[in-house]
Amino acid sequence: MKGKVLTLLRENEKTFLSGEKISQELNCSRTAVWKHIDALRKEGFDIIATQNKGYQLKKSGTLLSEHDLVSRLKGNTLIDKVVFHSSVSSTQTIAHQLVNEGASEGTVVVADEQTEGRGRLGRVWDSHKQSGIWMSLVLKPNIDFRQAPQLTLVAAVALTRALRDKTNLNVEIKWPNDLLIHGKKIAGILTEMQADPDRIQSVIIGMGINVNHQEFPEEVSSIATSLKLETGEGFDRAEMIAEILKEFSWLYETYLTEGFSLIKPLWEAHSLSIGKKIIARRANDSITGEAIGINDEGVLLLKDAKGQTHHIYSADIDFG
Ligand code: BT5
Repeated sequence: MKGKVLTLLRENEKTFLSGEKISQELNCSRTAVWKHIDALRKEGFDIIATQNKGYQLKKSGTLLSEHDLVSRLKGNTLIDKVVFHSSVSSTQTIAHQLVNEGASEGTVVVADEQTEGRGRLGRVWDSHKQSGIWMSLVLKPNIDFRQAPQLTLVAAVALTRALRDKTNLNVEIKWPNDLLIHGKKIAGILTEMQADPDRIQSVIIGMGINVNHQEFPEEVSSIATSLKLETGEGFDRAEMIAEILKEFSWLYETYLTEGFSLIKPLWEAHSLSIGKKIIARRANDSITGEAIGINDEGVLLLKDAKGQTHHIYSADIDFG
């Protein structure tokens, strides 16, 4: 019921809603309405109340709540369950635990803060409270485990399209898992897998997006940016999450039914890497050359000075 009150207030953000109107719409007493408003305020929602006009939700864009996320993701055919925590070690860790307990495809874990947010190879992912989108999505695709990295590219396309749509910023993809604006990192993707020898059990796609950060810790301040730093505006994270998952949902369905070849041109349209001189740093070596594209499997193709083409399956990319 509290969630329904919040949804009504959000749908009428530009006007005041009287207690009577809310009680009629939700078929409950005015005292019940007042109690839910009070509870929402305690959760931190800024709700104005005036005696003759009623209630109005002030658009703050700073708060996330499970009710709000559930109501915004209602029409999404992929999302099966929303799990929200105000603070967790890492949404990836929670998602892995949920998979072990039998979580289904479309379970999404969202947190307001991560105390041990992680990037690839155990790197630290800075996950400030109330600033970003830190979420992990559980998938159970019927694909070969060698294809799982393609899902990173599917997620990169979904994120880029959603962020471009909501902000008009020139968001670009740096293969394989970085999203950049003006050369600075706005988002990162971490794809992890649970698999048996012959079958994928689940793929967990972690997405970290810097939204309302005013500043970053020193370690990342020269390489990171946020939507707020780029535009001067704050953004409603729940709205952004709904948009990202809407984009992901149809792209994932397209990927499963049509294969990666349909995703490839969408990825290429936003790629920053292609045609650039790059250094691909792999676990044991580095190769320098021109990134000439990705193949139908999503593998990066790099042409070295001798004209030889290398297939790069996994690496950190620096521009040369
Ligand atoms: C990534 O790794 O870019 C993947 C980041 C995934 C984060 C999400 S948040 C939800 C889910 N739960 C998790 O625990 N993780 C996922 P990688 O390519 O390895 O980049 C890591 C590097 O990015 C670090 O070594 C820093 O240099 C830089 N970095 C750390 N925090 C950052 C931030 N908030 N913004 C931009 N760059 C950052």
